[in-house]
This record gives sequence, structure tokens and C-alpha cells, in this order.
Amino acid sequence: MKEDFEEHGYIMVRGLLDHDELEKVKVALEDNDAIRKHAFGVADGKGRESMMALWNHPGSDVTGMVGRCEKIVNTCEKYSPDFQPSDKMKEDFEEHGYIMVRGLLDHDELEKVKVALEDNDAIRKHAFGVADGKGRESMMALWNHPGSDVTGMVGRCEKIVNTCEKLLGGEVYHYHTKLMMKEPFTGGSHLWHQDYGYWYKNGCLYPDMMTVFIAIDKITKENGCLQILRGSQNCGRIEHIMVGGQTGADMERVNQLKKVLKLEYVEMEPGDALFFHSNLLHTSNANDSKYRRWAFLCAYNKKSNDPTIKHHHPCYTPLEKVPNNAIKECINFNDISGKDFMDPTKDKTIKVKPKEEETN
Ligand SMILES: O=C(O)CCC(=O)C(=O)O
Repeated sequence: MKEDFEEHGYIMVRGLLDHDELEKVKVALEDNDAIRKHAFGVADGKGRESMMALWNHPGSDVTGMVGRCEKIVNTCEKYSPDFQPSDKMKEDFEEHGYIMVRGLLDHDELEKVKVALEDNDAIRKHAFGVADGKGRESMMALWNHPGSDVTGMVGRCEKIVNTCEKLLGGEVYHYHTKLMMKEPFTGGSHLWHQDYGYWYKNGCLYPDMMTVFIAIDKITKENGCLQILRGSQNCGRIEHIMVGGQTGADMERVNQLKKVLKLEYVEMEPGDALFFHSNLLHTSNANDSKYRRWAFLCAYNKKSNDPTIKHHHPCYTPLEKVPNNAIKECINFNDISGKDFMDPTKDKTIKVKPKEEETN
């Protein structure tokens, strides 16, 4: 969409408003004295005129809901090179537990990241299966330090790190990055959980932590997109229990919350990034489709929240930020030195199959 917009100057979204929405908008416009009263004629100089009503702020009526709804605003708000994290983003993050930045990685950046991830023996060698207890598994590779290859430039670039610092309100450091690979037909599901449900157990005293979930592939309901309970970060930490191979949130509590919070399916185009709070409840279904679903997740912790226990992720380690153009300029695709890949057997919140079983 962004490419078409830049090349042709427009995009068309057919049926953006469905039948019911349109009927409501028509009622709001047609039976509206205020609109009629404020309408004025715009003459065309050929004896004809169109009537126009114009207002400066969207307001809270049905027409305002159109001007403020995410399907319109988020499309307009796609990442642009002059992107700066704003106060409004922080407000949204605090209220809903997430913000979406569409097109955070552009086409060229994404192509480089894909080369770095796909043609990488080290990532393949360090990947392990995370069983979902229902016979499926996702493959995951996880490293603790960003390093200096293309993937490290993503984890260290200003458009990501500065945004996390704005949203959490202070200096952050890289807690880990992971590549979550849900392969066609085999990729497993993820239980409802909060990331802080795990990280709490690592001696992180505050939930001043977050994840940036970047779509490498197109992510849809069909191939197991993320589902989130909007605003659930405000419920605090929920008890987490090991079920199958994964640790999940207490489902009795999640089911209660589902009755009062909005469940959102987070469909994403490649390059889109969801910045979400460590207490936001999320889950995802198995990939039953023929389409690969890879996601690249960078996690950050606040410097002031230095873990009190030495564990399998780093304690405070200053993050060396790089400018955004470092992703495009980086020519290191496979020198993974310094990344410190995780040995999954050291993480108490997941269960992995021993190597012998894996090869059977
Ligand atoms: O990739 C997913 O669907 C979820 C991943 C996730 O939530 C996690 O690894 O904590």
C-alpha cells in the first residue's frame, strides 16, 4: 500500500465502511440540523454550486468515530522517515497497552532482515521447538545481545529504541530478541500469557518492560496472528502456570477479563511493528495455513528495573543505539559474534524436547 501510495499518490480501499456503518453515517449526516445550518455553497463559476459543511475536530458523534477509527488513522499514520514517538502514542500505550506502527521497516530494510534470518546457519543451529501441548510446535531462536549484524541494527536502531524509551519513560536496554517461526501447517499455538508473567520470575521487580513484535511475513488470522486483550496491562500481573510445554496465564482469570475487555486480532503486513507492554495479555493460534508466519520480537527492559537475579537474559547492559539508516547500510549478514544465543534448557518457563527426542 505504501509503495503504491508513493508511486501513484493514492490507494483505494473498497468497502472500507460496511453496509451497517454506512447506514449509520447516512443517518448522522442526513438528519442533522447542525450540518444543514453550517453548510454553505461553493460556486463553480458556471452557475452551479456544491453545498459543503466543514468542521475542524472530529467530535464524538458517528461521523467523529469515522474520522478517529483505527482503520483510517492507522493507515494514514504509517511510519515515515520523520517518525518521532509522540505524546499521543504514549497515551495510547498507557490506555490500551500497545501501539501499532505500520511499515516501521520499509521494503529494503525488510529484504535485508529476511536475508539475515533465512540464510543464517547460526540461527538454524540455535533454533529449538516450543511445543504447544497439542502436538504442534513453533521453532524459535533467541539471543540475548543484539550484535552487529543486520538483525542487531534493527534491535539497536533509534526508531525502535527511542520509541520504547518514550513509551516506558526512561533509558532501556536490550533484554533479548527472538525469531518466532510458525511454519505452514505445523507451527504451534501460544497460550494466553503476559511476558511479565515470565519475566517476573527472572527478578524483574517492575513490569517496566516491553516487546516490539515485527511482522516478517504477512500475518493474518489464518496463519496465527497475535490476539490481544486490549487494556489488559492495567490488570497487573496474573498468575502463570506451566501447561503442556509452555507457561500460560490462569485461564479462569483470562476468561473473566475476556468478558470486559476487547479481544483484537492483530493482522499485520510485513514490516509492521506492534509495540506492547509486558503485562498485555496475548495469545496466538496454530498456523493451519500454507503461509509461513515468521515474527521478529525485540524485548527491552528499563535500566531502572535491573533484574535482582542473574538468569538466562541479561541484567542491565548499556545499549549502543544506531541511527535508522544503519539497517540499510549494514553489510554484516552472518557474523553473529556477541549475540549469545539462548540455551532453552536454562529457561524455566518453557519445556523443550531433549535433542535425542527431536531427532526421532
Ligand atoms: O509469536 C507469537 O504468536 C507469540 C509469541 C509470544 O508471545 C512470546 O514468545 O512470548
